[in-house]
Amino acid sequence: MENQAQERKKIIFSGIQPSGQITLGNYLGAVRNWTQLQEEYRCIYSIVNMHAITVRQDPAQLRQRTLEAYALILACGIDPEKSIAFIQSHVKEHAEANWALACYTQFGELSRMTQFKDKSAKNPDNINAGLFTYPVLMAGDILLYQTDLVPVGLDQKQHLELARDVAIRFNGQHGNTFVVPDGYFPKVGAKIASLQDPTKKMSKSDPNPRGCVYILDPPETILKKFKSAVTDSEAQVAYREGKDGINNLMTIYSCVTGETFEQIEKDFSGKGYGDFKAAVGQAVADHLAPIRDQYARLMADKAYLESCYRAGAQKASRIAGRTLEKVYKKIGFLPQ
Ligand code: AQP
Repeated sequence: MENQAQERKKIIFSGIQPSGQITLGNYLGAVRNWTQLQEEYRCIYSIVNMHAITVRQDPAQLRQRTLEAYALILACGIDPEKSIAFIQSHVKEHAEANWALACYTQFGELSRMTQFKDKSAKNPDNINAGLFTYPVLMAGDILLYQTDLVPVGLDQKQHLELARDVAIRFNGQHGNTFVVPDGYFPKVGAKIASLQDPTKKMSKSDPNPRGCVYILDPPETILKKFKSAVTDSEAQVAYREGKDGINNLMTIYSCVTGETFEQIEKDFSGKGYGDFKAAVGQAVADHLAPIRDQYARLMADKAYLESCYRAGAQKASRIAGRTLEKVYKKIGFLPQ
């Protein structure tokens, strides 16, 4: 009976790059929701290190960051007994699916991806083919697991649309092969902005270190970053068009305290921005404190982490292998 219930559960897939420290944007836009979905869905989460090398990485640092990102998602609440948590390069099917699906993706489609344009502008001396075909690898990540829902931040919406188009195209040509996935975007927090330029998303690669809060920042750093957050000259805590800085701070505060915008406006009416920024900083620091403690415990037990990611890769590979076999058969590859 339990097995049947398990089979009926919808499948969730999502990933995070170990391309830097995990940010508050990554956490509120994605990882926090991953943990909440574990009870209701069959969840599969990956540290997508193959995506990370589209931008030049130091090898030793990438290895270390991959382990850290894995420990951090567990510290945030991903339970490796309930969900499958694995490292992308450990499951070879991802590289193979990437090639097969690249042949079902149009050059023109990839040329329209805004992330490719942004990252090419940021890395003009390394506009590699992997950066261009990144969304194909991502489509494979999702489609290999017959994923129903993909919890991501709004910045990934365009890539997700492409994954859907590729699935529909492949299914149209070869008959039903892939589940066509839907996006799952949080109601609040789908786009956390930089604290220094609230018109831009909070990003690991922000050149201004004060614009971005990292999950593992010590409390005093968090408080300082929020204290220097860019706002406006109105001095009224209210969620309104044009108040990007305050809207962003209210969004963050709402995510970590559960308060509605209305409640926040009431609580801070008549108070200055200084009080509000200090309150947001404190609420974020308090929210992240237990994650930081759990992360330190996990990083002190490398053998446990290793056993988790090995088991995760085995489970993921079984599912991905089944899908890839189906794909190869439909394409017309002669079986071994
Ligand atoms: N600012 C954000 N607000 C909400 N969600 C966000 N995500 C990223 N930034 C925000 C979501 O986090 C998940 C993992 O993202 P990723 O590992 O692909 O990283 P990224 O989007 O490349 O993150 P960065 O910080 O912007 O890195 P760089 O600077 O290297 O480009 C995804 O679900 C994403 O939507």
